Amino acid sequence: MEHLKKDFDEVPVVKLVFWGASMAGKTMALTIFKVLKTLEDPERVYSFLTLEDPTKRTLFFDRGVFGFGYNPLTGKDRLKAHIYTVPGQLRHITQREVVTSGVQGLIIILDSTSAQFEANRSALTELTEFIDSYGLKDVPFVICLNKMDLPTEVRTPVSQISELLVETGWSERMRDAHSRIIEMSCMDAKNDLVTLLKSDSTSRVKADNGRLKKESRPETVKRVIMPIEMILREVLTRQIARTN
Ligand SMILES: Nc1nc2c(ncn2[C@@H]2O[C@H](COP(=O)(O)OP(=O)(O)O)[C@@H](O)[C@H]2O)c(=O)[nH]1
Ligand SMILES: [Mg+2]
Repeated sequence: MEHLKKDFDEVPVVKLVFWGASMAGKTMALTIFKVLKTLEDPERVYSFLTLEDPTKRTLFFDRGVFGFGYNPLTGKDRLKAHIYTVPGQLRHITQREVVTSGVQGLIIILDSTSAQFEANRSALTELTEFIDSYGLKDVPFVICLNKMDLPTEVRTPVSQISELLVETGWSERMRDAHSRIIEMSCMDAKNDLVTLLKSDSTSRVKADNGRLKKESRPETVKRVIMPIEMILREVLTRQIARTN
């Protein structure tokens, strides 16, 4: 992997991309991360932009810029993450190409809705083609299965998703023994965050400075942000391994 680029502040920058079919939940997952970060660590949310068309589909991309490991002595973050989502609709292939260039970590969001099974397949197949054409085969990735809150009748069984990953060659890429599909629900995470903020026991969930305490993170929210944390850790571990 290349050395990380640095921004104008000399802070290393990691580019992560949420990949997946249209309506799989990429924008929602990134938004949940942004809301949580804003509650816990507002100064470390540098920008957040989402561009949607009138039907709420991502038009070009969404992007959030977040800081991690702030050092008060230097006044700088240890790392900044630029997190993008690709527009999932088939016709936006050129935008996906632009957004994906120079990526250091991929978060693949699959939609558990049965009606979206083929859309998941297209998204996985297209990503394989991108990886092959742009030499991205060493880019770490995490695979998530979203919308697990939906009733089983309308969902593809997880076993069938696993078969799809075998067919499209993604299982083979998951050679790391720790990797597995992360089952999650952005909807549950969002509802739990809303409930948490409405609760009158704010003193229990917030520190004296008014920020949300890390231990107050609802389990459902932890799940949604876990892929971002995992992939960032992986990128950093590889960087450290490189420089030693
Ligand atoms: N039931 C359910 N709906 C979800 C979930 N995540 C996203 N959605 C819905 O799916 C639609 C598309 O979500 P969005 O984040 O815009 O998808 P994107 O196209 O991948 O960015 C929206 O109507 C969301 O409310 C989830 O976990 N459960
Ligand atoms: Mg979107």
